[in-house]
Amino acid sequence: MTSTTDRQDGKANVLKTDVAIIGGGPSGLLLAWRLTLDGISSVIIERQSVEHVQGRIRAGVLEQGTVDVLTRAGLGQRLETEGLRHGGFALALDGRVCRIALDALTGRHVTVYGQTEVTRDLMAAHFDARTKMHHDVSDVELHGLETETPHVTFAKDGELWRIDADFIAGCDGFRGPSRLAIPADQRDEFQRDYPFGWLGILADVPPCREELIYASSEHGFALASMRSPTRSRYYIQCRADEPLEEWPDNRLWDELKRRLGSDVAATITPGPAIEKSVAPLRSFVCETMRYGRLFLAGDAAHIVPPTGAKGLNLAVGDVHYLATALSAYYRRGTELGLDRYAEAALRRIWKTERFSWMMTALLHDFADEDAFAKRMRAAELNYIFSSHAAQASIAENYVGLPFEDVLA
Ligand code: RFL
Ligand code: PHB
Repeated sequence: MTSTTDRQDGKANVLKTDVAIIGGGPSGLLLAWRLTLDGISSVIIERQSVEHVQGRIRAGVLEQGTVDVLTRAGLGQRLETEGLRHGGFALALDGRVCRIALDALTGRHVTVYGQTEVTRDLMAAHFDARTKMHHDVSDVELHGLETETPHVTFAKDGELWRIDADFIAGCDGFRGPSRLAIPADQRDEFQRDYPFGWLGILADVPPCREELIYASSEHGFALASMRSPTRSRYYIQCRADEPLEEWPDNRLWDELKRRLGSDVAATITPGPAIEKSVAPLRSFVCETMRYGRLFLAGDAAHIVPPTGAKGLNLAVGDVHYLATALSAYYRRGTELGLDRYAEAALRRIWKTERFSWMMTALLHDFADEDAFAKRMRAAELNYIFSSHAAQASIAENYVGLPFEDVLA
C-alpha cells in the first residue's frame, strides 16, 4: 500500500500507512528502508532535525552480520569502499598487549564505519525514494495499541497530525515515548547502571595503531578507536557526571597516553577535538518488545554499555527480524514472525548483554572494588592473554553471533 496524506478529520491532518515508525535514528531508518524494498508503506516521525540526526557521533564498529544486512538492502556501496576491515583488536593490561585475532579465531572480521555514515547512507536512500519522513515533530502519543487500528498523534509547525496504521514500530531510543506507552505493570524491565561513564574525543589525526586497543590500567580504562585513516576516536573511563569543561584537549591527550601505556603513547598524534562528550554506561532490557500492535526495536528496547561495540549491531539485528516478520505478514498473510519476534530477538539480546557486561566488568576500575576483586580482574585478563579458548570466546562474540530464522 502507498501512504496517503492530508485527509482532514476536522482537527488533525490524517496520514494512512502500513507501519508508523517512531524515531528516525538507524533503527527507524533501516526498518523503513527494508519495508520500502518489500513494497510496504511506512511513515517516520522524528523529534530532531535531519542535521541533528546526521551529526550525532556514536558507534564505530560493525559486525559482519550488520554489514551483510546493509549490503543486501542495497546500502553497501560506500561501506564497501570506505569501511575499514579489521581482522583483530588488542586488549592491553598495564602496557602489555594481547591481540585477539578475529580472523584466525573465527574466520570473520569487523568493519570500522561510523554510525554517522550508516545514517547518511540510509537518509540518502530515503531521499531518493521520497520516503515520508517528518522531522522536528513534538507531542508524539501512541493510541489503540491493543486494537487492530492503532494510531499515532503528533504536532509539527503548530499543526496536529494523526497516523492511522496497521502496526507501530517504536524505534525512538532509550528516552522515547514508545516503551512508556506500554502500561508499567505489563512491562518487564531489567537494568544495571555502572558507576562511571566514557569521555570521548573525535579528532582529525591519524589513529595510533591500525587496530582498536581496549586498555585496562591502574588509572582506569581507555579505548583507542578510529573512523578513517585520518580521523581518530578515543575514550577514557570517567565519572558518570564528569564536567566536560574540566577536560581541555591537552589534559585528555595526556591522560590517554598515561592509560594506553608508553609504547602506544609514542604513536599517538594529539590534535584539536572536533567533538567531545560524556556518555553514561548502562545495561537495560525491556523484555516486553511486543505489546499488541506495538513492536520495540533497538535502543528503545535495550541498552548495552559500549565496551563490546554492540548497540548499533543489536539494533540492526532487531530490525532484520522485524522487517522479515512484517514482510511475511504482508506478503503471505502469516503472523508467525510477528509472534516470534520478541523471543527470537531476546535470545540474541541477552547473550550480547552478557558479553557487553563482561567486557565492561573486565576492563574498568570500579570505585567499590576491593583488593581481592582487583586481583580477580587482573587474573581474568592474564588468563585471557594466555588462553586460546578464552580468546576464541571473546572473538566469537565480538564478530557477532549468528541470526536465527524468525520464520522457522
Ligand atoms: P537512537 O540512535 O537513539 O535513535 C532513536 C531516535 O528516536 C528519536 N526520538 C524521537 N522521535 C520522535 N518522537 C520522540 N518523542 C522521540 N524521542 C526520541 C531520537 O531523536 C533518535 O533519532 O536509537 P536506535 O535507532 O535504536 O540506534 C541505536 C544506536 O544509536 C546505539 O545503539 C549505538 O549508538 C550504541 N553505540 C555503539 N553501538 C555499536 O554497535 N558499536 C559501537 O561502537 C558503539 N559505540 C554507542 C557507541 C553509543 C554511544 N553513546 C553515545 C551512547 C559509543 C557511544 C559513546
Ligand atoms: C567507537 O569507535 O566509537 C567505538 C569503538 C569500539 C567500542 C565503542 C566505541 O567498543
